[in-house]
Amino acid sequence: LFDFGVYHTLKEIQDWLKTLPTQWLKTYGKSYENRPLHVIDIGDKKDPTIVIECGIHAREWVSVAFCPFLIDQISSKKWEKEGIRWVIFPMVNPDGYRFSWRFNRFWRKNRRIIRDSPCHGVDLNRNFDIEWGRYSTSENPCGETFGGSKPFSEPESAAFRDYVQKIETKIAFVSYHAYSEFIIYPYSASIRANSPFKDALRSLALRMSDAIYNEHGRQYSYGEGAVAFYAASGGSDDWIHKQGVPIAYTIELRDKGLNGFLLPENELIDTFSENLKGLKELVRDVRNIT
Ligand code: 0X9
Ligand code: ZN
Repeated sequence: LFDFGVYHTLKEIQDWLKTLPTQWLKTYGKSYENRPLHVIDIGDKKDPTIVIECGIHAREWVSVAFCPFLIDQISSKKWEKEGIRWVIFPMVNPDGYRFSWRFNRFWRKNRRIIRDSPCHGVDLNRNFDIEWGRYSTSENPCGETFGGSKPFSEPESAAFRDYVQKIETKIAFVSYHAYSEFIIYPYSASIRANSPFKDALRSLALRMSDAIYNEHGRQYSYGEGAVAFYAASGGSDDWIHKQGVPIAYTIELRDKGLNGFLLPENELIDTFSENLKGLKELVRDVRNIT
């Protein structure tokens, strides 16, 4: 049996995904190192869709651990399953995740080999086509935030784009990261960009933050990315929002820096249960506007 309260290797997660009903498990592409990219697609094509992304940054293990927990809640516990299509990307950076287990626990990027450079990897959350290369992006392949050679240069981000673009009823998106306990809404891409949904995104972020607080007393901050967090272009949240998805968030999970990326396993289930409460508020809005 799969223990949702511990960290798992890439192989363990992939094996667990394969135990899910086959009509839900799809392969939407291949990673740079040729690993399958899996997506869990649950529900009716006509229903409003919530898209979830986990593990775009390799070292943010709590994010990778959250998606199987969420998939299990929806699929076996029937949590918010009725009338919603869930499209869950459990591991958008499998090569990086494996590398973080085997060689460097603090690896962030994918594993692309870059010509004429001793360094590997593109930051997939700088590789989307939204003000690409403008803020908080390194032009040096050795940088942690190297944005790649052009927007969607990476197989992982391009395959994600292609799958997401085909979803006709997408209403909401959440990208899970670590760490900071922060709810970020668009835009982060530029200090000048302004979302028409800013007020609605703020009020939902407040309700999500309150719901999270009421579960275990953790105070998640919230705000517009470029203002409250930092300006950073090329992210999946901003790209999808610009594509017309009104509700879009990046949630930085626990903690606030005490353990950072090395969040102890005994905090996982509490992190997940508080974020299930946060997500429930988002689902409520999705149901109300459709
Ligand atoms: O910088 C990031 O990609 C995210 N923070 S992290 O520390 N996990 O790397 C924040 C992403 C916020 N959204 C955008 N910058 N678009
Ligand atoms: Zn991250």
